[in-house]
Order: sequence, then C-alpha cells, then structure tokens
Amino acid sequence: MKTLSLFIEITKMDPTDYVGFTFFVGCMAMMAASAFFFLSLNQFDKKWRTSVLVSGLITFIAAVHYFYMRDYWAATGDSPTFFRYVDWILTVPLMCVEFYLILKVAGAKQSLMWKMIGLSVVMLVTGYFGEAGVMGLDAQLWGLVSGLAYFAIVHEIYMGNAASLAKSAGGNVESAHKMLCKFVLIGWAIYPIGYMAGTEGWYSGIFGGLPMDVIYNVGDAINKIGFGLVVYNIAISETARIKGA
Ligand SMILES: *C/C=C(C)/C=C/C=C(C)/C=C/C1=C(C)CCCC1(C)C
Repeated sequence: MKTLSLFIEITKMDPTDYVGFTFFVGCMAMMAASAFFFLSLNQFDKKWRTSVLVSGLITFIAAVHYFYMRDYWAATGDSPTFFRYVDWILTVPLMCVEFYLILKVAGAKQSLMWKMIGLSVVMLVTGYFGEAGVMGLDAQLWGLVSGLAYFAIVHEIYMGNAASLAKSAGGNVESAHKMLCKFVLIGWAIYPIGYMAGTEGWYSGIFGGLPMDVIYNVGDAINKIGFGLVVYNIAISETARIKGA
C-alpha cells in the first residue's frame, strides 16, 4: 500500500493575536458573503442582477486577499500593506461602479462612474505611497492628498450630480443611495484612523499604538459586506416592484 504524506504547515495562533484572529474571521466572513450574494442571483429581475453580482465580486476578491494576508501575517508578523492595497484598488472602484449601477435607472452617465473611480484611485495610490514611504515625502502629506480625494468623493455623492440623480429617481433608489452615502461618510472614515494608527505624524499622540490591521479588518467587514447588503436589499424591493407592476 502506498502511503501519502502531506506536509501542511499550520502555525499556532496566539489567543491575544487580534490581528491574526481578525484576518482569519475576515476570510470566513468574506467567503460566506460571496456565496450568499452569488447564490441569490437568480431571484432578482435581470436589471438588478449585475449590481448583486458586483457585491459578490467585491467580497470574493477580498476573500482571496484575506487568505494571502492571513498567511503573510502568520509567517512574518508584518502588516501585509501591499496585498491590502491591491485588494482596495480592485474593490473600491467596484463600489463606485455600484453607485453608478443603482443610479443608471435615473439616467446616470458613465462619466459619473469614471470620475468616482478616478478619485478613488487617487485616494488609494497616495495612501499607499504614504504607508510605503515613497519619494521621501512623509505620511502626513500623502495622507492629506488622499483625504482630499476622499472628500471629493463624499462631495460628489452628497452634493454633486450623483445626489441630484438619486433625488430625481426617488423611492427605493433614493433610499439605497442615501444608505450607501452613509457607508462612505461613516464606514470609510474608519480607514484614515487605521492609517493614522500605522504611520508617523502629528496624530501619533492620539492614534499611535492602536492596531492598524484590526481597524482595517473591521472596516472591510462593515464596508464590503454591509454595502453589499444594501445593494441586495434594493434588488429585492425593486424586483418585487417590477413583478407587481
Ligand atoms: C473595501 C475597502 C474599502 C472600502 C477601503 C476604503 C479605503 C479608504 C476610504 C481609505 C482612505 C484613506 C484616507 C482617506 C486617508 C489616509 C489613507 C487611506 C488610503 C487609508
């Protein structure tokens, strides 16, 4: 009889390793959410399937990155900054796409989507430069530029073209848009706190010492899964409305 030996390396987890723990839970949560969104697709009217599909893609892309980040952390004890930003640069623009897809029924143009995607890329690339210490500029300056791009996104969805489209659509579209706005204003504000916890600056006295990765992991769970559920909800109510009509 042949014997097969498997070499699986499993690192023991320290029960006080909250970073490792939240990476682990993050893997499961993102995976479960993806299964939930993908398996629900058939129940929606065609018009709304793409939106829920994108919700699933966001959590699925995050799940894959979380597996990498969990292993990276377990093996090195360092923050997986690179994987973190690769994840964000793929998923945050997809969240901008969600705004566009929801507002499309109200006549949103692709230019709105590209504007938001552009701003989100500026926000993330400058944030990465700050965390990675690129060009000798300090983290405070990169963080400031990133923060300005973030405010430009907030401005667009609360006071710009996106806001007026949502208002003109009314009903479910308007309330879903408002909910997503709150995720961006409150949920996304978690990230600059993580950034200030992990980099040096005037803010170090306030946020220094907080666990950056735990903050980012909590932020991701709230924003990726919660945001997806808002989209799932409008898909349900709009499907019911279309069928009833
Ligand atoms: C799923 C991942 C999401 C929703 C990530 C969002 C990330 C941000 C909103 C990051 C924002 C940042 C600032 C506003 C300033 C400091 C640098 C960043 C990149 C952490």
